[in-house]
Amino acid sequence: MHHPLRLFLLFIVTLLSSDISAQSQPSELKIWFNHPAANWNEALPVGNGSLGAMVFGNVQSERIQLNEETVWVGKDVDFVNPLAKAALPQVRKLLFEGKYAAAKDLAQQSMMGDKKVHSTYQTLGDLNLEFEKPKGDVSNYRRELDLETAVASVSYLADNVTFKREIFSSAPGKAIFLRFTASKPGALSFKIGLTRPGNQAQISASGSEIFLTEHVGNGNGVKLFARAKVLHEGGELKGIGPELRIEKANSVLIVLAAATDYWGSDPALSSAAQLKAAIEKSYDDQREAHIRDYQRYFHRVKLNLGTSDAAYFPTDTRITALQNGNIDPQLLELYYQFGRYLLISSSRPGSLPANLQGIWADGLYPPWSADYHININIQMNYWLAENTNLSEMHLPFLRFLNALRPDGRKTARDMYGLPGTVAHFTTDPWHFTETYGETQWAMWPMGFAWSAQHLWEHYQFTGDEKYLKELAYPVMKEAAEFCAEWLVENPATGKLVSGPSISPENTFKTKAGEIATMVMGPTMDHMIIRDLFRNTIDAGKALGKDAGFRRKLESLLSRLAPTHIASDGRIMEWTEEFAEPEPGHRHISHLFGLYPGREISSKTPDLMAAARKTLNYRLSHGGGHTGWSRAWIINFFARLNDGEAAYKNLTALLQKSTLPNLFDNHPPFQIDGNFGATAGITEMLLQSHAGEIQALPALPSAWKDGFIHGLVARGGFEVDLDWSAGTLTGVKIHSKNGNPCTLRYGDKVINFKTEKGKSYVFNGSLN
Ligand code: FUC
Repeated sequence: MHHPLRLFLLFIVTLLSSDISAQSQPSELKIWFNHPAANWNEALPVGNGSLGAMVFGNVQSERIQLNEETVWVGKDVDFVNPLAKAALPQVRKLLFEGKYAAAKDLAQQSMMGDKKVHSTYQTLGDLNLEFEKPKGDVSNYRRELDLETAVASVSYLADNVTFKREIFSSAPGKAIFLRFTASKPGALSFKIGLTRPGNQAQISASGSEIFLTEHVGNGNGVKLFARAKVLHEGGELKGIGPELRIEKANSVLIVLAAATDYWGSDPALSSAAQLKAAIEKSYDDQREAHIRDYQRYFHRVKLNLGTSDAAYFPTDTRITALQNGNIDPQLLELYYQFGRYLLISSSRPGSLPANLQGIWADGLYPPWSADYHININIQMNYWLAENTNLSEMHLPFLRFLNALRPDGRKTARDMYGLPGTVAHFTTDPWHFTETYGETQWAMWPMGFAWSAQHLWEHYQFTGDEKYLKELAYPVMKEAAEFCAEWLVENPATGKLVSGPSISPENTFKTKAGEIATMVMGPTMDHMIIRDLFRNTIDAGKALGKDAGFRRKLESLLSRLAPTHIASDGRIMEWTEEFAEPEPGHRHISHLFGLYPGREISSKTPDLMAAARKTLNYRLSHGGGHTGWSRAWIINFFARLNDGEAAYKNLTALLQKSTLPNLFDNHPPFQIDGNFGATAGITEMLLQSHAGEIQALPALPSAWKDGFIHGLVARGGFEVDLDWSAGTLTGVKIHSKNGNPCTLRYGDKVINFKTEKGKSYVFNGSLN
């Protein structure tokens, strides 16, 4: 429904606060503002997978906050608690006996490691530009991020001169390019400097370059070297101490490169080589190469959910209007494509995976160290990778899992005396897999097993057998080897259970009234292990390998504790029906089997009904209050084929957990919700986890007419869907691998053979 009065009022407010010419075009795929960023959450992110910047756009004092993905404090350390192996049987025994408090004390003392070296991601620093104060008023101000080109820009009119800044971070150019132009010759005069918080960096200028170098974390992290080169047309460039000053130029180009010693090379040399290569081409050539490279990925998916007049307004106004109940389908489209933009910009092949903030983090102490939490967060970062046609961007995470193996093997051996590979709730670029901190979040050895799902998913979508054989299967197998030996028989039920472990990071109340977290057999662990074993069996079969090991996994599967429905009809989170101190808890771990797993599906109607109850109960107790939790809920409802509930939660995510620059708000900013929600919207429109491609499984009534083109389904199919008046009108399936295809829309199902490289077109009745 439209709210004409509200929109009209918005128009008035917007017209009063800015110049009309700045918004005479509908915004399309642009995040834009008619004012500079008042804080970091209003700044605009650009990135090339490793080098990122946040653009504030102040007229007089421009701040470009910089990141490089390897700017980390920390180092490779081992910290398994030497008492762990001996304590393991004792902790298990205490838990089986229901002695939760004693088990916790013992695990806290003897199983948690002492991580002596704190690791954290950090900002690289700031590029600061000081312009002269305009004599008159500034008008026509516009700051935007164009998702079509991955170029951010700032423009304004001051003293009868139109000034323009353009900023992008280029993957082929391996640098950040900032270009300044003015409509009048000689109008550009400003000071250029680099800074880094903490005042430990050495900053100097020489010729046309500024250098910033630091051994970060007071020597406890990487060695960083950043350099900015200033090229100008007209005017004069001068050095003033560690800064440069440009006087009366016609145009200015700043090229910024940065490197650390994380990958093993000398950062002074590698940043110099990057910069040298970056300035060999003209700005126009670099810009064109950047856009071409970016669009190769970005243009694969087109979404249209309809339009409204709201699209004429700046992004922050639209968010406020949405919070007030305005309907803005194009804002959802923008948010969707922003998720894809963020993945392309923070996770390129050869880079580290996107961390809790992608690559964009301010200051020296980002929340949760902006690390790699693997009890939901980093997995969620990659939920959109395959189905939104960004399979290559998945690779950093998949390679990272492979890199965790050696440490994970050591941890399995030293901490538990077991074979295979294990990791716990979080890790860092030095791949630690031991655990530390409070048992409430730390006593959870499923981080690697869950992540291994991604290895299989990449194969399901791509059918790349070489990858399956060389990378995915060996890693999956090691994850399964650990789990196979980790499971123990519950003496009360005879079933195999995982433990000591937790249902991430939730608590329960014991009969004695204590608040506890650790049990033998949290539901999520078994869902993860079931998923891992099935995937490993399927992968082994596809490769014709390890028949004996497959038989072993099959036999373990038959003995693994099943998912139970509690007396009130919800999925049981633990092996007993405990009271819940926090019934709206943000983690909804025991629905792993619904999403991202596939244990709960239309083939298990009882579990589907129980999952819905579980979800509604969480929501009615305040669930979904963190951005990522809300994003997960969208995916759950999509899998329950409930488009209305998915839409309601998507709207709630934008209303309650979205910052003005469209970054997800935990709070504070955490990128998983952006990625998870893009995955969720995809899941509303296309699913392929249940052995068939399902078109529009959860289309909400709000999206009457629209299309989505270029999604990817398991089996290697590219799918275009068109609908009108809430009904499917056309499907195009492009077969990438020549697999047979099963296509469903509602109750109608068709099967057909495909040929590699051919497309198949159907109408809304699948004829
Ligand atoms: C998990 C969550 C928190 C937060 C942290 C980074 O532990 O429980 O909400 O997202 O990761």
